[in-house]
Amino acid sequence: MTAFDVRNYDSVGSTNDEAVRLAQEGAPHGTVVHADKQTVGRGRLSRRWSSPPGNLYLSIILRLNLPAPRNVEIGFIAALAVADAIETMLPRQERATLKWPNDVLVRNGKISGILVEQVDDALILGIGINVLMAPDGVSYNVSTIVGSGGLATVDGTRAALLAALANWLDVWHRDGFAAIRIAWLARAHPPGTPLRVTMGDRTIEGRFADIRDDGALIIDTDEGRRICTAGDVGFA
Ligand code: BT5
Repeated sequence: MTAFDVRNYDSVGSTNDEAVRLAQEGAPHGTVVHADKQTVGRGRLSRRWSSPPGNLYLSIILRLNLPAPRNVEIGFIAALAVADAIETMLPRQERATLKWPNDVLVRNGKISGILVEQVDDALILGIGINVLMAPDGVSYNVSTIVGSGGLATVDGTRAALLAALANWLDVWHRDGFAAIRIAWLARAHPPGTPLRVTMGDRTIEGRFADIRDDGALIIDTDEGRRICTAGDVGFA
């Protein structure tokens, strides 16, 4: 079972950057950087992550000795943990669903962001969860736990997340990515769901088929089967 050592900050640029710094100083597996707000929270591809006080922003140092191609597995583990944690705080009729690669949706709105980065031989797992504050000016639907009828505090969300993450890391150590893949598929869009995948300036439309055993997305298009290893997915 991973033991977490949480370090609290009032404000940082990005918790991932602070975790990179601590990892380079040798901070151990399970070190957690938690900030009340971020001034330059990051998404993938240098996008911004809106980070006012009232939501959860943390980054976890993981020392797992994984070969780099398997780093993607951590994003799926994190998405399952976020979904479990959020569901402990939502009304029973609200579910957290998953969208490839690492999106967690409630009421079809993005409620969390996950960013996995490598520094030397450590991974930095950055997770943001919207507890109270929905960001302005985002081009798609977003959700918060409280706005979805949930009862939550930031520290309570952190505790639920770390407990769920420890559990899914255990499952992964014991049963491998095969078990993570099956659990992820059970909470994701069903096969046949129309998806639009954007990779840079290229867009593919098709129907969700499956997730490969390395985490890649398989979609069926009118021109045949396509494999995506990176990109943004929307419902078409
Ligand atoms: C992500 O990127 O979803 C990963 C975000 C990771 C954030 C965490 S917070 C703790 C740690 N420290 C960091 O600096 N980062 C991590 P991506 O899939 O690229 O989505 C980014 C897009 O989400 C933006 O371009 C906006 O459209 C939208 N967005 C920004 N803030 C949001 C928010 N609070 N809730 C929902 N959507 C948001």
